[in-house]
Amino acid sequence: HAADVYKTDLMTITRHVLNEQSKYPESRGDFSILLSHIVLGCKFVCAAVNKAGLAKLIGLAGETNIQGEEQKKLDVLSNEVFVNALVSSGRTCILVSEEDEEATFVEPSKRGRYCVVFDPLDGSSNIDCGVSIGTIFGIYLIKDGGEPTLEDVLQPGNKMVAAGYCMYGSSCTFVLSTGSGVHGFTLDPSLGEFIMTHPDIKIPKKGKIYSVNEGNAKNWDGPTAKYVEKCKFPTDGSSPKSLRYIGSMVADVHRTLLYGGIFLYPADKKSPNGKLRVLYEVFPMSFLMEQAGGQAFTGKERALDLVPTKIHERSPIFLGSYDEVEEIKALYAAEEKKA
Ligand code: P6P
Repeated sequence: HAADVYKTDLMTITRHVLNEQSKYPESRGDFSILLSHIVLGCKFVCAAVNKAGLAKLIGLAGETNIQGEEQKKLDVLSNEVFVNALVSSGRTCILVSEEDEEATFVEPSKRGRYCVVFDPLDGSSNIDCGVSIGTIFGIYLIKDGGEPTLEDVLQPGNKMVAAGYCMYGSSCTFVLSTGSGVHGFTLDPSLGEFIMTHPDIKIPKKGKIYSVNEGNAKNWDGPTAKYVEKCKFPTDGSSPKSLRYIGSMVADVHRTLLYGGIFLYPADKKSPNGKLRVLYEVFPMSFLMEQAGGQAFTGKERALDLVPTKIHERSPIFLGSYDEVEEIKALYAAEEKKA
């Protein structure tokens, strides 16, 4: 009977956030409303990504589709959806998107207390070949009740109140932390709801996988080169690590979170600050890793302690299993001593 086929006590993402919110009696439910609008954006993008191949949504902006309509590139479309959803939530005051050169300051009549930094469709260069891509976001509270300024989004990652990503792959998976652990939800398309499938995710303390673009090896600095060498030719008699690199941050980080190991996008001679963006790639993924018992390091400091000075600033990043990141930190510390 029904009980065998349908779970009747569904832990949806909305219910989970309301449970979290009940820990803060003074809260006015603003965060739950904000999150429901982020979830709406993700559901839209999930549908659009799944239809992209069919509706020929992919490809460059400016092309016309089979109906001869002006084509919007999927990440432009996704960005518009998230900006509209976040502004209409009435709970945000500043938005920083990978797609927009300048920050968006929400008009006073629709302002709330939250600042959202996001990459609406990270890894979108992979969509044409069907590789998983995703939305990454981080949430700050405005610093004080005054007029919102860029200072409110140039806060260190350790001031974030929440962070998460939504991965558009074989299934649509939403991973979220509001500061008390990491939880994973999977979209049930028949319900249009994200159902909790991965409660309280903890990353294994060690891992057998390293994830880096080996094509940049020529330009790596000493500690990175030494660490990767140890992964391939361990000197302690342990077996070599496996290399898994998808080239889509959300997919590489999601695998690292669930299976353990380390994800690296190091600095190199060509790009001294690495490639990944601090606000909406490095900070949210570092927040999640720490909440899951892992670590995140820039080569110089704990990633979440970095204080950004520009909204599209980049940073090298080493994140994943606690013990793996410890090894990288030791190699950089040894380099520091030599200097
Ligand atoms: P590379 C995708 O373009 C992205 O921004 C991240 O999603 C991904 O981790 C990285 O760049 C891949 O960069 O240089 O290895 O192709």
